[in-house]
Amino acid sequence: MTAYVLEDRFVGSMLGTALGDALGAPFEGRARVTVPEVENLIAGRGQLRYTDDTHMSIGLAQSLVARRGLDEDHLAQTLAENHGLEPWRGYGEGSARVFRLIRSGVHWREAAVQVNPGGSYGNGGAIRVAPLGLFYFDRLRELELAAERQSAVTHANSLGKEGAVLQAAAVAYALRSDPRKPVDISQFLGYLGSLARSKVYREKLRSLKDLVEQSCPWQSELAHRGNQGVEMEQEMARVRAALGNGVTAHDSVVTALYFFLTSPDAFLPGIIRAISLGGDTDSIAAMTGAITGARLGRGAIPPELEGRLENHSLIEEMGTRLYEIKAGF
Ligand code: RVK
Ligand code: MG
Ligand code: MG
Repeated sequence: MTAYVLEDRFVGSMLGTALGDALGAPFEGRARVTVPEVENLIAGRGQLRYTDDTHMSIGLAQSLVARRGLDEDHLAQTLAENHGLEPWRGYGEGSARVFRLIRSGVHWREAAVQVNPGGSYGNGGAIRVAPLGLFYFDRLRELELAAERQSAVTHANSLGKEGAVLQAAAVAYALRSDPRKPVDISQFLGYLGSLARSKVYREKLRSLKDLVEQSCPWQSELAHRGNQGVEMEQEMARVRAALGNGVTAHDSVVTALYFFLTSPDAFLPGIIRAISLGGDTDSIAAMTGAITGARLGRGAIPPELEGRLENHSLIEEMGTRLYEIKAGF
């Protein structure tokens, strides 16, 4: 893998998170969304504004860059300060409370369990984890531990941490994959399966395998018109029922993996289909975009969408800075 390509893919994953988030945000919480609704947003000209998902990813990237690796105390301060500057980004209620406690002087370890006894299993630890998946992509054992540790700063529940590990691993796998060859689905599922500890994730990964096999005709294709629309609605109903589309980590992380695996070779189809599922649209699309962006790189992202993305220079810069540290600059 040439150096240039790797940098392109670091930036692609950062942008993928932000564009999935910003395209999904207007539809968050809707029961279902039609593909033309998302296409209209894409065809528009307005600014694409991101939410907490991207804001926390930027914070994690900033902290990884500043500390040249994971430092939980620094990360906690960075995330809490960023939240204090832009608390209107649509943060999850629990995360917002954790950040307020940290800013008031409570240690993050205490704050994370004060808000939810046993810790949160919201998807907050997973939606922000892409920069860490990039940073540790060549050290998979460290990646697993670091993904868990960065989650614990706000999401200490084992289900929240496990979601973060799976999402970080998916980003790293996508970054290591050869985009000229098809994704080796059984290898991908074997790797992720080896990281899943709890019953709920193990079962969902098994359902994921079945669903991906059933969805073969859809691969890389955005089929939504005529009879295909009915079939797509049936497909979405199956995904909602088996994998979920909610704000908890175990109801959204494996769902994002589904949209990556069924649309791995183009940037937008997975994001559009993830949004059409409804529910936690910004977060599921952000996680899908992070993985697809790591595989395909910035070159696969329509430049006009990048141009419409709020603060896109900062987001691109975070990808470049992470890459430069890895490359030893
Ligand atoms: C608004 C009971 C628990 C729980 C526990 C549930 C943004 C709660 C992003 C909680 C994402 C929700 C989302 C979210 C990210 C978690 N017992 N219920 N131990 N742990 N929950 O508050 O950052 O959209 O219903 O920690 O993970 O776009 O409200 O926040 O969609 O999960 O928020 O968990 O949220 P939080 P978060
Ligand atoms: Mg959000
Ligand atoms: Mg969300």
